[in-house]
Amino acid sequence: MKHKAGFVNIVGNPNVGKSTLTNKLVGERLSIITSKAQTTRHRILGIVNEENYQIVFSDTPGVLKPNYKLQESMLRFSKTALQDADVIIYMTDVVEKMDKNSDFLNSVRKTDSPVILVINKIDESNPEQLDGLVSKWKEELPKAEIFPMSALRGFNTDNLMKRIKELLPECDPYYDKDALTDKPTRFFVSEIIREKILLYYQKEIPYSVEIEVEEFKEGPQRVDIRAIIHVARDSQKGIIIGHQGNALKKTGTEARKDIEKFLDKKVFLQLYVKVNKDWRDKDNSLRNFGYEQ
Ligand code: GDP
Ligand code: K
Ligand code: MG
Repeated sequence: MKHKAGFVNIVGNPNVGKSTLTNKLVGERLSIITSKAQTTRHRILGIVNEENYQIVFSDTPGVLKPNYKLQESMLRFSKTALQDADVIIYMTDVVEKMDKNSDFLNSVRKTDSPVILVINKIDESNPEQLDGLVSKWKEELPKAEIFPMSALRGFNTDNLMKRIKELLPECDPYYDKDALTDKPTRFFVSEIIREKILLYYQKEIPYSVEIEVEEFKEGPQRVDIRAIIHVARDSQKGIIIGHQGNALKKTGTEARKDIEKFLDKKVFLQLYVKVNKDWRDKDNSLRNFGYEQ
């Protein structure tokens, strides 16, 4: 059998379950998941390697109307994902309202790549509601194959994987056959810290934060990590630290536990907070943080 390889790009609105599905298909916790929109900021590759296959999944930020430069960059990640796909997975769920005329949906209609429409979270639905949704989507995306799914429970994900393999073109691998992702370990460390901030802080705080892993020293017994939490305003610094430093301590402890699981090693984690005024609108800050400009 000839080798097959290709890019499978997962796109859709915020919170429909794109990162949950990516992690399920890749079998690793590469993308952070929370109930908040804009949890995913980058395009994250997760690579599945088998003897005759290399499937390069990419998880993307949700499609949104940009209010600042960071969000413009996030939207670009999602738009590019429509252009370089061998298979597009357009994801929706049983709760989101369909916006028939969205620019993004129009671009999905125009693409030449095969489109799979995943209707996620069917664990929160019933058969009648689902039938109705399937018919509506058949009208909107007549060429798409439809897969009702629960990414969280793993329902129908195996069938999706089977279909993806059929659709992949014959091709040599794009990456090393033992590669899991294109991002460095530091990136995942910073994402784990950001996940805790999304979970423990309210309102605009998570959206004003960027994590920079300043030092990552791997010893025989332990990994020493020093990370900076950049905030956009002075007032946010105090909130991150919290009364007697308790909020930051909790963030650090919970992040460390997950980083230890991810690295399978003991970790010593130090967190600092720095004010980096309005970094979300500054080209040079965004570039330093790895957002293409
Ligand atoms: P993304 O923004 O599209 O990447 O969505 P996430 O993967 O971050 O998931 C958003 C929220 O939906 C999280 O709270 C997930 O636990 C939840 N979620 C994802 N898939 C399912 C599913 O199949 N069923 C249910 N009930 N919840 C799900
Ligand atoms: K989310
Ligand atoms: Mg996501």
